[in-house]
Amino acid sequence: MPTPPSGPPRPVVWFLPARDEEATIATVLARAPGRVAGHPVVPVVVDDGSRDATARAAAAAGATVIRTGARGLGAAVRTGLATAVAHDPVAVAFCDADGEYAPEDLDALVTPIVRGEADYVVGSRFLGAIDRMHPHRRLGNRVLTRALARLTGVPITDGQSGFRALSPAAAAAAEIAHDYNYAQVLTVELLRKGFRYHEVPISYSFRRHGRSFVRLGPYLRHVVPAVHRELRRARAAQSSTTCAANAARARDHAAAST
Ligand SMILES: Nc1nc2c(ncn2[C@@H]2O[C@H](COP(=O)(O)OP(=O)(O)O)[C@@H](O)[C@H]2O)c(=O)[nH]1
Ligand SMILES: [Mg+2]
Repeated sequence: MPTPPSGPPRPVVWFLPARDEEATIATVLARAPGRVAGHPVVPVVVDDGSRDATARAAAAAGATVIRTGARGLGAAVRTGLATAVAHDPVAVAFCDADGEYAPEDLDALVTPIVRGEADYVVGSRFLGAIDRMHPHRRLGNRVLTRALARLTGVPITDGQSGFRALSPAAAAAAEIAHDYNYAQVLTVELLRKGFRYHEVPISYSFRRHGRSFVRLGPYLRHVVPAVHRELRRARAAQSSTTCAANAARARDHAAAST
């Protein structure tokens, strides 16, 4: 059968990695717009290892819930991306389930992708509004972001943001190097593959329920070697491919957007 010329609009799949977020998940889901940039939003919650009623609350709020074994945030985002790609989306977005990020910002993240202007959009808290952030987290974010910007050559302003959007191609190509988290390795990986980077300002408020999984020691132990490995791969590729040109393109794109 030939494909009809126009079907229903492809969805924006918005997923939330969640572990023990029963206090916030329903409110976060309820705050999301039903459509962005003319496309329906399909909410998905990736819950691995919750010991509370996160999954039940998410399902009651209308999300598709994926439950996997407890493996970590990086693994949950990997699952979210694969699930989203299977929906033939126009764009994929994800953010925390703890209320730190505003679902109302979804439109700003997804629009550059729907318009074909970017492949990987990161919501920058430091370009937007921060309601409250612990001083040690603020310092850690600054230091790690500066390091990431220097290593990639792209003027990244928020390397640890928890609100991001990807084109279907970027979502399909993204590999997350470890199960622990995704923040830096996902960016290095997508830049290495030549995807166009873009930042938009977003608002951020510190979580009022539950606790962050981030602990400084384990964080650095996982993230530093993984970023180092990704950069080594990028440098190896640089000699024979267009990695430098890709980084320049990403840099130009980021500069044009600020
Ligand atoms: N599925 C899943 N989600 C997780 C895991 N660890 C953290 N999360 C969720 O991922 C998001 C980010 O984690 P969070 O602890 O808020 O990190 P922070 O924002 O950097 O402090 C939140 O929605 C968490 O509930 C995990 O192991 N599995
Ligand atoms: Mg959080």
